Amino acid sequence: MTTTPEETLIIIPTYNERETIGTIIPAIRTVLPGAHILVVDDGSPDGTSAIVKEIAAKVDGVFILDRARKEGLGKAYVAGFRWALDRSYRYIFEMDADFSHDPKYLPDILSAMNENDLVVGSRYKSGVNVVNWPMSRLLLSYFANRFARFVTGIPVRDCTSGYKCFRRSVLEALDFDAIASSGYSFQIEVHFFVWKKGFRIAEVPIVFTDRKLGASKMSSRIIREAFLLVIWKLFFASFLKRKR
Ligand SMILES: Nc1nc2c(ncn2[C@@H]2O[C@H](COP(=O)(O)OP(=O)(O)O)[C@@H](O)[C@H]2O)c(=O)[nH]1
Ligand SMILES: [Mg+2]
Repeated sequence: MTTTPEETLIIIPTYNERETIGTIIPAIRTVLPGAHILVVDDGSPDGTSAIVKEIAAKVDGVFILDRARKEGLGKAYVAGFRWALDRSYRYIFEMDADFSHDPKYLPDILSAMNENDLVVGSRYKSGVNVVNWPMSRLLLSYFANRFARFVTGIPVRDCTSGYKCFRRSVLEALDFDAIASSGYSFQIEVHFFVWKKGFRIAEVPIVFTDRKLGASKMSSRIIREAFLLVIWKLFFASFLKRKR
C-alpha cells in the first residue's frame, strides 16, 4: 500500500448510534491506525455526539460534525465531504456506524485505490453476501440494485452500498448541489455521476451483516425516493446524454 493513514478520512453518518459508535471507532483504528474519523451526527437524541466528543478528547484524529436536525444520509455525507475537502485528505471513505460494514475490509478497499478513483465494498460482486437480513429486505435490496443497474446503466453491482472510498479528485468533481436525494438513492446518484465523469470504479467483495444493536433508519419513504425519483431521473439523464 502506498497510502499513509493520515491521508485517509472515514466519514460515519450517525443517527441514534450510541450502542455502536463507541466500539466502531476503536475497531477502525485497530485496522487502520492513524486514519482519521469524522462522525456526522444529525442531532441524535440518544447522545451519540457526546460519546464521540469523549473519545475525541482522548484520541487524536477523531472529529465530530454536529448538525442541527435529521436531514437524511445524503445531506450528512455532503456536509462530511465538504469538511474533508476543506482539509488535505486524499482518500475519503463512507461507512456505517452499525458494524454492517466490517472494518476488516478497509485495507483491501484502500489498496484497490492504487488503481481506481472509487472503490465500492460490494455485497453483490460475487453472489449475494448478506447475513441476517430478513428475506424481504434482501430481495428488495437485490432487485432494487438490478433494476437500478438496468435502468441507468451504472456498471456497479451494488449501487446502494454505503461502504466505499473516493479519491479526493472525485469529490472535487462532484456537483453536490445536483445530488438531490437523501436516502439510498444518494448512493445511486453518486455512482451515476462518478461513472458519467469517466472515473475508474471497482468493487471489492464484502460480507454485509445486519446490525445486532440499535435500529435501522430504513423507511418506505426512502425506498419510494430510490425507485421513483432517482432511477427515473437518472434514466432520462442517461438517455438524453446518449442521444446528444
Ligand atoms: N447523520 C445521519 N445519519 C443517518 C441518517 N439516517 C441513517 N443514518 C446513518 O447511516 C448509517 C446507515 O443507516 P442504517 O439505519 O443502518 O441503514 P440500514 O443498514 O440500511 O438499515 C448508520 O450509521 C445510521 O446511523 C440521517 O438522517 N442522518
Ligand atoms: Mg445498517
